[in-house]
Amino acid sequence: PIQIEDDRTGMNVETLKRAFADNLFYLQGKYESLATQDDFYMALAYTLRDRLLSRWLKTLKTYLENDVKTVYYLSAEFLMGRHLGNSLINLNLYERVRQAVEESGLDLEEILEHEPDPGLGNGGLGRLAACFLDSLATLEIPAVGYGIRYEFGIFHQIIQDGWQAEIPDKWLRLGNPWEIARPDQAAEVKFGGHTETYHDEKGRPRIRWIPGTTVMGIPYDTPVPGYDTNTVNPLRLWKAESSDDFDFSEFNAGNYDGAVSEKMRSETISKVLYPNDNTPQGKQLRLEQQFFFVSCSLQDIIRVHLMRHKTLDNLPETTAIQLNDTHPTVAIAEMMRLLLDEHGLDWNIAWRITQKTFAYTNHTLLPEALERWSVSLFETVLPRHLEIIYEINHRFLEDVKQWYPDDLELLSRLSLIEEGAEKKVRMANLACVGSHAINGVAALHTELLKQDTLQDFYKLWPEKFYNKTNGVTPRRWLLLSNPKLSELFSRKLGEGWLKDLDQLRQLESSIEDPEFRAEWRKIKQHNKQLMAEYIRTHNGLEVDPNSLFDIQVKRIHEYKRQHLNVLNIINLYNRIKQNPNLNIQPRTFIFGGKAAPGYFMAKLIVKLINSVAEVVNKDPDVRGRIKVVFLANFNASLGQKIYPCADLSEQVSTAGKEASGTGNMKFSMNGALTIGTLDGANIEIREEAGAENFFLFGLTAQEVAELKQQGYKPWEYYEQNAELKQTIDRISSGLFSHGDRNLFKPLVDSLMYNDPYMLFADYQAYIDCQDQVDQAYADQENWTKMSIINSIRMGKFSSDRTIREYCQQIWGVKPVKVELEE
Ligand code: DL6
Repeated sequence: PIQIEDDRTGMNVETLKRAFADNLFYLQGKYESLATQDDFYMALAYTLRDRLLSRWLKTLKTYLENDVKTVYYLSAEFLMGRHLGNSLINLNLYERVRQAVEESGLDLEEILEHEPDPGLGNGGLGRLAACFLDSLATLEIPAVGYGIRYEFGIFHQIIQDGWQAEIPDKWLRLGNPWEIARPDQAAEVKFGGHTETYHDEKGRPRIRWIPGTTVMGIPYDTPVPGYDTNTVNPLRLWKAESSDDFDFSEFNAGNYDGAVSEKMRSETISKVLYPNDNTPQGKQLRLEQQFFFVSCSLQDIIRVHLMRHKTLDNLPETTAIQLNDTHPTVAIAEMMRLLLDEHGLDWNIAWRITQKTFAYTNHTLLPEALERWSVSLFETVLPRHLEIIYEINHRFLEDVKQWYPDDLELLSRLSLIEEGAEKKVRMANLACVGSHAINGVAALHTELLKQDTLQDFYKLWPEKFYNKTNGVTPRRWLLLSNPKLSELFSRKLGEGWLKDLDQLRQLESSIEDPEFRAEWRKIKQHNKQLMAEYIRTHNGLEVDPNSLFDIQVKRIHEYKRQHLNVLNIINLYNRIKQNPNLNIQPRTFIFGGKAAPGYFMAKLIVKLINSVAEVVNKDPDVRGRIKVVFLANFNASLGQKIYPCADLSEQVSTAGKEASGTGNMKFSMNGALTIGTLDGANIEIREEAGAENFFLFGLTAQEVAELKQQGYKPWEYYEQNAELKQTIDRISSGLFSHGDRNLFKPLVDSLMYNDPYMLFADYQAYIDCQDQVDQAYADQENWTKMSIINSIRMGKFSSDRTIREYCQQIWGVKPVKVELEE
């Protein structure tokens, strides 16, 4: 009998071709001859979504039928990256779809470029959440990601006259083929108003919240497929809508604007992502966003639990909720409110359930990044939650007084409320008190949390503290980004490495094989050529693919020290000018990253990079020696092109400031060597790769703290170091600012007289280390060996390892197999 595959599920090339053509006609409403690349992208996206749906629905059914324990990952940010390429990879359809598309006379790579990058996050924290969802699905763990469906994600960065300018990110303008709206599962969220006491049917005093307004949360679900498994978990993002369509009394009275104004105000809540990384903005709307998605998500979690259980007493047995930083921490107060006020539980029971359900990840050591909300704002937006927080605090501090009588200082440091001119709610303290587990994101970071930032909580509850060193998914960051290298791995090892990255270590024996090394170099060269083409198209600049590609891509922040990198470039420029015969390896310095729109110093650093690039790139004296490139709008999809082409990865933050870093892992996996400080996960990368395969420089976190303590005087370094002085003087002279001596003055003054991130203290060590890099690159055979070693020893930094640790040690969840019906 002739077997005809179903158009929506079939995996053969012929079926895929038919489905693609069908979707183009019936969903995009286009003849092929009139279709745009956007149409082709949409038709192909629907073709993939169809193939995800049966797995997705079967996954949900399996979870419900088996009453499994589920992880709920609450995060204000999810930087998912493009879906289409990832779905092709995870469903093992890449080659077949390429063929189907080619047979239709089209180019798959070109179609993939037409997907808008869903940028619902700022940087590392949001991207980590996305890597975790990939690993959760791949490891077959029941999990839901909960967040906000921002209408505008992270802004699009353009460079105008060397400055960053921001353009709104209209990522939904084509429509979003990956999401499914579920208005039937909408949740109602209350804001403002006041509280009152009443007596329940048993005569017990209770409190109820009379809100000022209510807003509807509409869930939009996006499938998250695991690699090489049937599991497809949901990412559920909430959109805010008004609870009433519009006000008919206003409408009938002829006040059309007034009739829709409330609706517009409600919908503002999910309009736009705040573009700050590591620096929260204490805006009312931001608190509203946080509470909005948290309240929707907790109601959803409780609804699902009650579908299978009569009581909430056993919630911790079915539910593990992870707080991705403090952004969703108001969840602890909201869970208490739901249990007390809506479900009638007593305080002690509610508190036990809450503590056993929640766990908290801290992602930053910068004191200014710890969220603290003003009490008066809290009172306006969430009056009932403020009462609950006060009650939690009261009970908590009573306990502390018993454990440590007479230590008033300790009490005031631990308090959930910061006293002072303006009283504040300390969200990190709330997270620590309300969770059973607290973790940092790299070994050093966790140590510093214990010794410093959260030391008082560590003293109370050492058993609550865990380290969970970050990781990244090898599916997106190797297989999808670096197909040639992945093909080499699979040819040598089979495909097992994609689910067990430690297997790459089996290639240790190939390091001594000159043919293997030649092939390795050829792949890197190919990736560098692709980047050179990208730079030619986007920057109008020719760069030499044989030069050393020295790359720093990440958010622009003073603690990340992009300007230290610039000081090295200027120094090198000075040296070549003074000695035209200087023997150095040609280098291309590549930068990318966004600055928060309100962060003046970060924007000035962007301008400095571009200004130095302008002078260096057109100076004939350094032609063929050094080039400087700033790539606009660094995001996940640009990252996929950048990590594979790097020779050198710049990880130069002041020790003790970068919690972990994840870009550092992506670079290393793709065979870049790192120049870096002993900060965040750099330390563990160096441990894995071996000290001899890592360019280390700079003060340790402890030395940084000691120097600060002693009284750090940056101007002394300037005065005592002739090269540093010359570099700084050249910036001040207006050489890079068309003679304007004031342009970079704020940056120079900050370095000279304050230098909070100690660039000057690390300056000479960095320059010397860069000289070592230069010499090492001259020996290509040895460099290749180090490159291979870096890549194949990065097994630890697969997010699969990280997620396994969370599952076993924090969440207590187990894999659940999803079987597809034949
Ligand atoms: O844990 C993910 C990522 C780390 O790799 C970075 O080192 C860290 O800076 C980043 N933290 C934040 C904190 N933002 N806030 N709030 O983005 O987390």
